[in-house]
Amino acid sequence: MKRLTVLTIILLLIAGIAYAKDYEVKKKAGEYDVEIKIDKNPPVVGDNNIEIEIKDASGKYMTDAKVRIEYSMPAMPGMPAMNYKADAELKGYEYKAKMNLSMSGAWNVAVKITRGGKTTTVKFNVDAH
Ligand SMILES: [Cu+2]
Repeated sequence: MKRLTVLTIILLLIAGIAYAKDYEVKKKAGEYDVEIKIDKNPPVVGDNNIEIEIKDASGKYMTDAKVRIEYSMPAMPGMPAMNYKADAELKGYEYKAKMNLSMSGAWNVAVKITRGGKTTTVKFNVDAH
């Protein structure tokens, strides 16, 4: 029995590592379910690929929105505030963009989803290493 427990723990650890490969954010925004994945975990200084999946209230992928990413770092001693924007491009059912984080530290990220003249924003923070 003990051996089985150890094996189970090892398997769970492996599954955990595999799962933690991407930096993931899942949020409900208005009527949408938004899933955001960043290919670096933790996000890095430099290029990070970001993928966004949006599902409507019925669970269907939404592919007719305009998606833009805005990321910023507030001013700090010796550094003015930094603000960047990137338009995401639809590939299949995922919106993809590149986010270039120019320095390490905490960044505010806002994913802006515009559809039918209405914009819904999903906000989260990343700590770039
Ligand atoms: Cu800074």
